[in-house]
Amino acid sequence: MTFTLPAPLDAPAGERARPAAGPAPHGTDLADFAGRAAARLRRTDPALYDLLNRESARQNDTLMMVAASSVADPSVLACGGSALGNLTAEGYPGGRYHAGCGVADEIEQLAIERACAAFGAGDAIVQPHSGSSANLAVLTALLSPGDTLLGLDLDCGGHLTHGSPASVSGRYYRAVGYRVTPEGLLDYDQIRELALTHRPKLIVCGASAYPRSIDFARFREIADEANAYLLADISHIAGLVAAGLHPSPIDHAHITTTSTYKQLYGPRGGLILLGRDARKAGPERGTLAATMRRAVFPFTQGTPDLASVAAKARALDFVAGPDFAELAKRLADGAQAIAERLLERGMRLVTGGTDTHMVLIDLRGTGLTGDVAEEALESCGIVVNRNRVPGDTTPVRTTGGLRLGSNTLAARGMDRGAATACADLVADVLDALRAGSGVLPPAVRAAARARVTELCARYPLPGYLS
Ligand code: DSN
Repeated sequence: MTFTLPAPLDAPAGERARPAAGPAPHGTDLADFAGRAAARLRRTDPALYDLLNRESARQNDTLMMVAASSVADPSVLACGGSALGNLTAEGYPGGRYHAGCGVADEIEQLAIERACAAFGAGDAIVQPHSGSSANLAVLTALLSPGDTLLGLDLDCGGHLTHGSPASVSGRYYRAVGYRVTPEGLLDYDQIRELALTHRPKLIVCGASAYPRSIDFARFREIADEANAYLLADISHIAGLVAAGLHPSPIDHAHITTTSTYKQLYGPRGGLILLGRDARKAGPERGTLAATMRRAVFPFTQGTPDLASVAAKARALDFVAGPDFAELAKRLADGAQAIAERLLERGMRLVTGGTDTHMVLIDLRGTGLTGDVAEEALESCGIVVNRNRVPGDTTPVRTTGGLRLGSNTLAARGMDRGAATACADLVADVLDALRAGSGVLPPAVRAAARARVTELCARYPLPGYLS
C-alpha cells in the first residue's frame, strides 16, 4: 500500500478559528461522564479504585523532586479519561485511514497549532507516544542501520536514545559519545573534533542529567561543518525554552523533540517540532517535515493516542498562555535556591550549580551512594532519583549521585523560600544518614516527614484537592 500523507493545512498557526465550546448533546457532557465513570470504577473494581486513590494521596502528600517529572493540571488528565481514547485514527488530519475522525482531526490540528504557538515552530507532529518514540522516529528517518550518530554519553548525562548500547540507538547505529569536562561542562571543541573525525549523519544535543544551558547555535555550526543533521532533544528544558528562559533550538536544530510530561506539565507523550528547516527537502522525497510525519506514522507508530493528543493540546494552551512564564520563572528560581542552599550546606554539585530546573548532587567521597540516599529521602516523603554523575564508576543501580528538580515544587506555588526549605530538608536527611553510616535515625525521619506534610498542605497541588 502507498501512503500519501496530507499536506499541512494552509493557514498559519493561530489564524484558524477555534471550535466554540457548547453543550454536549444526549447527556454526554464530559464532566458528568467523568463523575459517572469514576463511580462505576469504584463499584465494579474497588481494588483498583483503591490503588488509584492511594497513588493520588501519595502524590498530594510527598515532595516530588524527580527532575524528569511534573504534575499535570486536572484539566489535562480529564482529556485522558474522555471517550476520545476509543478512537482508531491512523494517519493525520485530513488524511486518515479510518472513518469517524472529523472531531479527532480538529483536536489534532488544535494541538499542532498550539505546539507551534508555544515554541514559535513552523510545524509540529503531536502523535509520538513519548520523547523516546519521537527520537526513535527521527533516528530511523535520518539514519540507516550502521550509520554514525554522535550524542552525549549516557554517563555524562545523555539519554538512552542518544546512542546508548542499551537502546536501539546504540545497538543498530554506530554511536559515538561526546563527554563532559572534569567540571561537568559540555566541551564544544571536543564535540567539533569528534564530529569532524567520525562524520556522523546525525548529531544529538540535549540531555537527561545536565544542569547547564546548551548552546544550540554552536551545535548547529558544528553540524553544518560536519554535514550532519542536528537533533535537539529538549525533554528536560522544554518549559524554560517555551518561556524564553533558555535559548531555543527551534531554528538552530533541524529537528527538535520533547516529551510532554516533564516541563510542559502535560500527559505522557512526545512532540516533534521543526523550525526554519521544516520546508527544506528531507533526505528522501518531500520536505523534512513530511519525512518526520512519515517517520512517526507509518514507520514507527500505528494509530495515535488521540486522548493524549487532546491532553497535549490542553497543556500546550497553558504553555503558550500568560501564566506559564510565571511558573517557568518560579521553577528556575526554585532550582537556583536549592543549589545555593545545598552548596551552603557543604554539598558538592555537578558543575557547581544550575541554569535549569535540575540540580545534580555528587555524593562520591561522602560515604553515601545514590540508592541509599534515594531510599532514605523517600522514607521521609521526598522523592528524588539516584543518578550517575560524570566520571562515576559506581554501578548504575547504586550510583554516586542524586538528581533533583524543581518542576513540581513550582507547580505547587513554592517560591525561593519554600524551595530553600526543601533543600534544607534534603540536606538534613543526608547529613543524618551520613552521620548514621547509612542508617537514618527514626527521630530525623519523623521530623522530616512531618515537615514534608506541612509543606504539602501549605502548597497543595493546584486543582487536586476538593
Ligand atoms: N528521560 C528519563 C529521565 O530523564 O529520567 C525519564 O523520562
